Amino acid sequence: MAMYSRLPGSVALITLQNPPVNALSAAVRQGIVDTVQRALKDPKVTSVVICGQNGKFCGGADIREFAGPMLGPPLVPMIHAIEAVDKPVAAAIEGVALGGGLELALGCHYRIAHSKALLGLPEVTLGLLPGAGGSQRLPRLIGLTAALDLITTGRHISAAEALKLGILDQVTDNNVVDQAVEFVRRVAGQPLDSRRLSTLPCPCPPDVDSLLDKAMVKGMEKERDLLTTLFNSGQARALQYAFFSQRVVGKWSLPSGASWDNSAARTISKAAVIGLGTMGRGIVVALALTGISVVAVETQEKQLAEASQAVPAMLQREAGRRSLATPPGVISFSSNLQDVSEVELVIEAVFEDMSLKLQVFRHLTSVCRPGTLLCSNTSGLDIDQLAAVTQSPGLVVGMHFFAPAHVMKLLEVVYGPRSSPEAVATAMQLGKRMGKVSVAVGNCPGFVGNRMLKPYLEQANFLLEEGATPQQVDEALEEFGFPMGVFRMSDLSGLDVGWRIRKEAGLTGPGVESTRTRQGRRYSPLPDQVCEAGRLGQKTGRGWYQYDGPGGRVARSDPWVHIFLEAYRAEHGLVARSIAPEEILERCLYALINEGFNILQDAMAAGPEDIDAIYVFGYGWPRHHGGPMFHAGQVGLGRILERLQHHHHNHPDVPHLKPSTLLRRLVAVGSPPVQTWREFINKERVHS
Ligand code: 3H9
Repeated sequence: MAMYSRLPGSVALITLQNPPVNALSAAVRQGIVDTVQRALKDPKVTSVVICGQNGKFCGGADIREFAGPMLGPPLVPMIHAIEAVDKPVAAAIEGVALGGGLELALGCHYRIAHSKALLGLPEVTLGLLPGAGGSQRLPRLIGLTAALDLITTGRHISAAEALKLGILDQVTDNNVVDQAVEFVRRVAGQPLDSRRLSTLPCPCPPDVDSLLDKAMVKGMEKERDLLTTLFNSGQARALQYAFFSQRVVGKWSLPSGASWDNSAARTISKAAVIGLGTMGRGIVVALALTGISVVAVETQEKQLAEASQAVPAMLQREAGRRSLATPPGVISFSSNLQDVSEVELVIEAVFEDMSLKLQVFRHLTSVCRPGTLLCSNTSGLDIDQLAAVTQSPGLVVGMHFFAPAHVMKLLEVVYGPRSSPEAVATAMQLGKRMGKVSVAVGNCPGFVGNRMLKPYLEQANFLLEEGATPQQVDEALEEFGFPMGVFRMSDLSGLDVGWRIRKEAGLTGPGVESTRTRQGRRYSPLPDQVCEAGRLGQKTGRGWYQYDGPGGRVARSDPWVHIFLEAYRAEHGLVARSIAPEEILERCLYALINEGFNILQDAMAAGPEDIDAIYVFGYGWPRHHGGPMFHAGQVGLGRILERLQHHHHNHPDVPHLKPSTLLRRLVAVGSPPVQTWREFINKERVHS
């Protein structure tokens, strides 16, 4: 776990060995303690270099160990012991020095890095603080202001920035270990006191009073106390779970047995996007930023002219934001569908209308060369129906992007019953290349994200009927941590999107009776009536709120909405009651979570991590609550079941409140931790 070697001359080389990122597991820490001792005792050794194997210095403490009791030598005394060594110790940093990895390097007397290395203290993103001396040594090295920026943002910085800040002593384009060895040979014998960061005073700005100096003296103790508090906090557990769930979804598997490790992906270099509305434009930019040549097709001349102006500007802006000198991909615009005949993959992004999409797919299958992958950016339509009109149904998958597609991290890759493993693997890999968190999901109405959103929206509307205002509902959800409550979010996305879907489902529209029960279940016509009043959200300047004008962004309470709600309740004989924020959260969130359990039961998502990653990366679910399924585990499955039973009892005409069978089964077996549900579900499936 830490290999010791004596290099010719008098340098000892300690190599951390814990693939893939040389995390500081108990065994690695033990290895470091032992090898440092060995170097210290060997009279022939005058200096020491610590490096990591396989081009990575160290990714920090082993996050997997946080869930259990800490075994092996603790990190803090280990780093202190390195700092105290009386032979110069240098960290040779390649790849990454993050969290505990950088803290280890700060305990060394010198730091030499490769020019491509990344450094940082990302603990804050895991709900922790740099608790192995990082919060103390870094300010002493580079000053409070710069250190606070790195500690509070958790951002990764380049070697060049680290050199400028004073974290590094040297940056090289050559072999970093050779460079570090040469460096320590040169400095051997020089005094080390000024290199022991924990003993130095903190260079404070002149306006910081002496109190702060005193606080710094107590810093190491305070750091330990605070870290202990954080380690035991629910938020830290949730953030660490979110770190792993983001990685778990990359290891996708389908009910057929196909999975990431047994399915080959094709590497795409030429793609086409059909339809250049908001979504299509974002997808073109996302592909071009990945270095893919894109044929961007729009059959309506006016829309094409607008897009061919807007897309290059978007691309330039985004490339600038990502510090790319020139956007790597080439885009050609066309109004002719025939021009996609040479590409390897097509993403259809036309209006969300099945007959239009079918028409496009029929056309594509006749113009594309055999073997072309055909993908649809639908947000919930049936992929299988689209596949059925093509010559190769196995090559059809859904690629559900989220607006704006070049910014939002989530991609749902939707497989139908006939989608081939190769098609799924290719779409998943393409998503990864675009920097997305790609999640493989089954083909059902709304897929995973929008299917769960339906009961959530439905409850929000019912709460308005019963007496709440849009502000009260939004405030409860925003207090929970969503960046935007459900009504503010609906205004932003446009209220007509859901209205059109409800019309297509025969739930509203001419000839449909205006009752509060439709298709055998409770229905709220409120959102339809808001649309009928011409209020479509931000784009019309009015929706559930009022805005300064069409396109306005600042939501203000609208007296019209309050009068409208009162009139509605009076018409239907509803008596408004005061509704507590707890009930708002339970009704909205538990209905959404319940649908998540149904999705797992139907095998439309492979595991709870998939659902949680979708909600964190695509729907603004607060990361410090891990995701809806993780949250259910934290609240307690028994409690969720009891509250759903309670609300279903009060609203028997709302099927979404009826507790899912899977939830009942999990409670019956003692509410096991979320990390074990996948296995439980698979076992149940085998036995059923
Ligand atoms: C800390 O240090 C606390 C201390 O201050 C105080 C303690 C007292 N541990 O991301 P990838 C796994 S907190 C365990 O796909 P990349 C990861 O799960 C820590 N496992 O690769 C995945 O496993 P699998 C502060 C880790 O090349 C595999 O490695 N450090 C850890 O895209 C590959 O990961 C951080 O927050 C870890 N520390 O990115 C850094 N790191 O193959 C967290 C990774 O089974 N890590 N794994 O799915 C990262 O940001 C990225 O992994 C990194 C590499 C940039 C290093």
